[in-house]
Amino acid sequence: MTAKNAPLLDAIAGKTPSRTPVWFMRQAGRSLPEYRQVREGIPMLDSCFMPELLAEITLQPVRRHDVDGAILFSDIVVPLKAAGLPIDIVPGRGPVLADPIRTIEDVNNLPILDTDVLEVQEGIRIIQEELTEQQTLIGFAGAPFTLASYLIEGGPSKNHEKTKAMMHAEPEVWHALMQRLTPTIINWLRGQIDAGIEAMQLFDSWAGYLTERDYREFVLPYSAEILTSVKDIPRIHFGVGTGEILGAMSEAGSEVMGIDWRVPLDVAAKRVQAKVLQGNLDPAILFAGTEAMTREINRIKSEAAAAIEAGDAIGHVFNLGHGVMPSTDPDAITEAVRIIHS
Ligand code: 1CP
Repeated sequence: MTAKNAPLLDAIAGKTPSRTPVWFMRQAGRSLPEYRQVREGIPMLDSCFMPELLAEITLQPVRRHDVDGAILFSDIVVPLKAAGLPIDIVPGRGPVLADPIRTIEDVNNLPILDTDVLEVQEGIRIIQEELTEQQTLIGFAGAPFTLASYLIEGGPSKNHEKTKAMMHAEPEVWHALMQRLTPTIINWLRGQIDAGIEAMQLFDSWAGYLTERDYREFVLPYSAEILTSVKDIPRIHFGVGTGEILGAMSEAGSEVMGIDWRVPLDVAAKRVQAKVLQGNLDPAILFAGTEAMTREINRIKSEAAAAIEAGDAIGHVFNLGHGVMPSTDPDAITEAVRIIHS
């Protein structure tokens, strides 16, 4: 279903949008009091399987901030949980797997998602009933490298050392794990598309920890396979600290590259094949007051304009360089959206 004159889809298609489209990673979640209220007493992963609740949480930031995109409320580990993996999200920490995946037997026992996640699909239908034609619903998946890091480390990791050790010491186990994760991610995304998402983002949040050589050998083929499998909708590919591997990441094939705050958009545009840029306000600037926000937002808009002027890009979707921090004042987010739209 193609929305009419949706600024976000227009920008991705290289058309002039009616206003600069913006959405924020982690726009749903703990920065919002209405989120804390509806989530009270409900474990994170339970909430991701409750259609009315996941729809409500997805819509909260759209109503409050007037952003142009709704990001599906879910998590990168939901498809694995749905497939039967006993993974949990621990408050204040993140995804945790008690028995991490370290051997080829572990890999072969990893469940594969081979059915639709009906609760999520029902949630997507509820979201689409409320969104206007100008607002775009963005689905997502974790990329196999970022997902594998949680599975191998057993939880959030600072250095990803066990993950890299597997790549280099037991590459056949690593590649088997990538091959095992890929169909789950594809089925998860296809299910979201069937239910009505209009764009998707592949989150390879921690890919920036890799050398370009390792990224190309151990990650790129699998992310490319996933992106190819969803080429019927606009695709966004994002990671943090990826300045040195932006070119390689863009070879995976997506209309849009998400850029973190470290690389100016006009510089990033020269590194990537994707012709639409997404980003890239430092999430910390939301703490710096209206004057600083205005200055930084205008700088980013003019860097995007410079990239388009130079013929290195055809569009810009405004976003942060990474997610909204939980302690962000929600009024600052609304204010940022107002400045971006003006
Ligand atoms: O109880 C809570 O509120 C838990 C916090 C939380 C939330 C709100 C987690 C645990 N996940 C989410 C939702 C979520 N996760 C969304 C939808 C909300 C939105 O964007 O508005 C999305 C897109 C994700 C994706 C996700 N989960 C990523 C990729 C995005 C990114 O931030 O880079 C990653 C790396 C995760 C893992 C994860 N899940 C939760 C946490 C705290 C973490 C990060 C842990 C770590 O630092 O390694």
